[in-house]
Amino acid sequence: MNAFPQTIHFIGTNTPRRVEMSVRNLAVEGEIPAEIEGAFFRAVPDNAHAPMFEDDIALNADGMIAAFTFTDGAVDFAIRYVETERYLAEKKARHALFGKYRNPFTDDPSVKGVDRTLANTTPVWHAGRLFMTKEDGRGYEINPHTLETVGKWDYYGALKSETFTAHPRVDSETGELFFFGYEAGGLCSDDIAYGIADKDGNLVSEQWFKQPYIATIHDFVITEKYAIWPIFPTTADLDRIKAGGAHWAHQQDLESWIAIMPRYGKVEDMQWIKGPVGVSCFHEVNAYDDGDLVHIDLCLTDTVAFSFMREAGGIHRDQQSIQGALTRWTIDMSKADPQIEERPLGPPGDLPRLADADQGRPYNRAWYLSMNPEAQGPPMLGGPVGANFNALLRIEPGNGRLTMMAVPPGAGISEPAHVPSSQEGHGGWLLTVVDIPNGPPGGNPADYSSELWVVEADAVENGPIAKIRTGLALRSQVHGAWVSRARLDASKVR
Ligand code: V55
Ligand code: FE
Repeated sequence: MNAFPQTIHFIGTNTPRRVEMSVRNLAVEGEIPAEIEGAFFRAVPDNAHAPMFEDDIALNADGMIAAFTFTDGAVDFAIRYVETERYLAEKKARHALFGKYRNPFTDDPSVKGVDRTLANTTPVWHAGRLFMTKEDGRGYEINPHTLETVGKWDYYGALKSETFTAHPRVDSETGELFFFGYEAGGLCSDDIAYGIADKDGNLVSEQWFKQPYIATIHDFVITEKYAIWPIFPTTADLDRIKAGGAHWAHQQDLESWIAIMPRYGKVEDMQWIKGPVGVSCFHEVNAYDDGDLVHIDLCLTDTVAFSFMREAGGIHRDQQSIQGALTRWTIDMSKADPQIEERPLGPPGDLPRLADADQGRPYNRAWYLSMNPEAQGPPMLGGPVGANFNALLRIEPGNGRLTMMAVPPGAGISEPAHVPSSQEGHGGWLLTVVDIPNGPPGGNPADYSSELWVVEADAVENGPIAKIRTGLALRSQVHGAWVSRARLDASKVR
């Protein structure tokens, strides 16, 4: 097969683009603040080849790394494939050799044993290096100046885990990177590896523990005292995978869990706290200590947001019926048997961002994507889930104060990156790509223009202060990362 299926995973902003390129001096409307100097890296899954199976999904597309680079008010754009072992094997064959998402039993026999990871989820900057990550494998190092792939990253041979999360957490005060890998011991292993890399990028600790079932653990949180894994009942089953089935199926009747331990402690000190049944979350916003209390803020839904994970679990619900809220879970660690207290903080949504300095600490603002209740019609289809968002929210979790930036009718918005300001009392800026349909609603769903909007982080309701027009239709991003000029200049790879 050599055509792309016409499903939500390949239409709208998920239309395969497959173009590696660089463009200098994009058209800028408005003024770019002088302090925005550096690069906004974006992880973009984009199939180099048509998939082997009609029911393939957007999460199974080759990783591309894109960058918007800001230099003296000018903006350049570049995008390249991450040259994973898998990408290179298929490039040589000129067609797909790897089958279904996280199912090696569906691969062409010629690639048995070849690393399957796609490095397509999050660009991660730590200790002078840039990585592209996906939770099913180890990260790949990228040259931040050229976007060339340097190679697979294993902490100079020290890393034991076969996987590395797409959501490590960096404590900006200590410079340490806290990470984990699940299915750390190989396909469907119930092992979780918990690791810490110091500010110089050396692996200083790696401990393994077991989870109660083989869950997809997409994200975790740290506080100044703790490392915390909220675990939700979307589970893997080796027999199903061997039979050519889905890696993940949601278990609507199974409880969720919180695993919590001192962040510099031993996994033997892990405490397990039971959570509500059937719920799901891919991204936590943040967590922090408040005396003996620990607050964990998360994008919670009443079932899993990905339709293919619901279907594999026999859950028949359409995307619009999913309920959720930005939710605070509070646990009292002074209790012998801590329980989760739950309260809503804000409207449903996902793809939360935080100022880097607020990681794991009390914080008074965050941003996330949601749906504009007053939109004229839905946004274009696309994005990892197959349904885009059309509003950017800023929330003050302490008092619930909410402000919103809407995008034009039919447009979709991707996860913003936060650029801090050194000016006293200035909250910095957000950079976010907005995909705007070129024609009227119902027109060609692949025909849109991608713009990078610059927004005052504390005044999102005012809309963009500058728009950078790419003149291109870019495929949907998953996550992004802002890296300042100072960090780029001090990068270890030249
Ligand atoms: C997510 C994304 C992935 C994945 C698993 O957004 C979860 C959630 C882009 O790949 O493999
Ligand atoms: Fe994610």
